[in-house]
Amino acid sequence: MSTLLTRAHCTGRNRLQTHAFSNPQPFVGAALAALLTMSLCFSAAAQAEAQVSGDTVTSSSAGDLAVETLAKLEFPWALAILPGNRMLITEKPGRLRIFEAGELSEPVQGVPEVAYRGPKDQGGLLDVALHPDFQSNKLIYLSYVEASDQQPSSIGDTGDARFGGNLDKSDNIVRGGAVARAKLEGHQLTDLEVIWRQAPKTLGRGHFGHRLLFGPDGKLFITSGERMRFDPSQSLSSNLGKVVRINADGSVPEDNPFVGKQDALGDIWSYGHRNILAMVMHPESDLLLAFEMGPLGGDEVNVIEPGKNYGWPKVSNGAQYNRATIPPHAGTEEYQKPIRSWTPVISPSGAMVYDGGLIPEWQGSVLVGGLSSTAIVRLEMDGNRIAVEERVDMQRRIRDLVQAPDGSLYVLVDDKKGSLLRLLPVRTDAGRPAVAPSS
Ligand SMILES: [Ca+2]
Repeated sequence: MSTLLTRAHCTGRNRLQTHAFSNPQPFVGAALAALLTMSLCFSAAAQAEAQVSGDTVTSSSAGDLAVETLAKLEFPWALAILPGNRMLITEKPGRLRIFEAGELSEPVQGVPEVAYRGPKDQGGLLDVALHPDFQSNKLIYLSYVEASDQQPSSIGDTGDARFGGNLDKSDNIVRGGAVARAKLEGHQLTDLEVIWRQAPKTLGRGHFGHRLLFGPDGKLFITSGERMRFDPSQSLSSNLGKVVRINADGSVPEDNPFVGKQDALGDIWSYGHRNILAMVMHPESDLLLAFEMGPLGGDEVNVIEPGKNYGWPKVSNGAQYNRATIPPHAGTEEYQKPIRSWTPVISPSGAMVYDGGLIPEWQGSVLVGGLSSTAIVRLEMDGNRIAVEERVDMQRRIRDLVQAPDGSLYVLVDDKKGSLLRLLPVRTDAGRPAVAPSS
């Protein structure tokens, strides 16, 4: 065992718990190594406890990973890599920052006004994505929550019956999600244009959805949550509870499944969704994978196909928060079934497909952030089947993650005192690639 590994384990970093893994056999060797490390570290344990610097080590199928804390942020929500070793980061209260050379910038100017209603609010400034031709056109896309121009004078005046009685009256501001695009010029947004809106706006602090993903054809997918209203998910006259697909300028693609259909909105790609906060298109299979928050149990991985109905709120593998049962997907032909559901839930938020050289064992894996699971969930896909599932214990609510140009991972921790982390293999003498310091 190398001196470097021993130092990293025993004096500078705090070890997180061992991860869970579906196939324990490859970990006999890892377990022996862990025992050896524990025995080496034992005498230094008290000293290590006293020297915790904020950096930690966590275990994984790819060996030990160092977890560096790079910056402090208030409820960070999304990451997007910019050219030139720079990165955009959103904070839910309404700030967009650039992370460069180890430093966070002051907020970028020109961000639209967002309606953020405090720490329990799921709204605010949410995702950020680069146009596929960002290098030439400098366009970025922001998803966020805006207040309606028409506000009720009191909660009593908000008898919004459009989607039944499921109205969250814990808040008194009528709001809805929006997507805007703008040019990023230095630390300033210009030519801002709102290209899409949730409809209708309604009350409530939850289920905005709002992940953004450009497909290889240049179309933009938006996950649009059902605002805790349940029934909009099954209504084709509302874009709540949907996966939406638009052109990069906000217009509706002619090949969307409901274009020209009566009483249906053309921007809808799929429906019957609750709240999707993570989505990827896998480059090997071209499958669009969406990770949907279930109710009490029943988080879902769905393969999204145009025009299909994914069941919410008619069917779910979870239960209502009042413990009322919901029929499961199984046994129905009408609704698409998830390829995986989690109970207890993981609360998926943020996803990516790893293709870096720094952690070669993970190439092709889908990495999903987990809020309640306080983990990164790694999935090896075999077509539309999950072949291997691993949890990398982070002991923090993971909101989003993205691959850095050097193959390490940038990870956001969801908290009022949240943070930007970097994950990378612990260097050993056994051939791990050397990694430059992060700053
Ligand atoms: Ca479903």
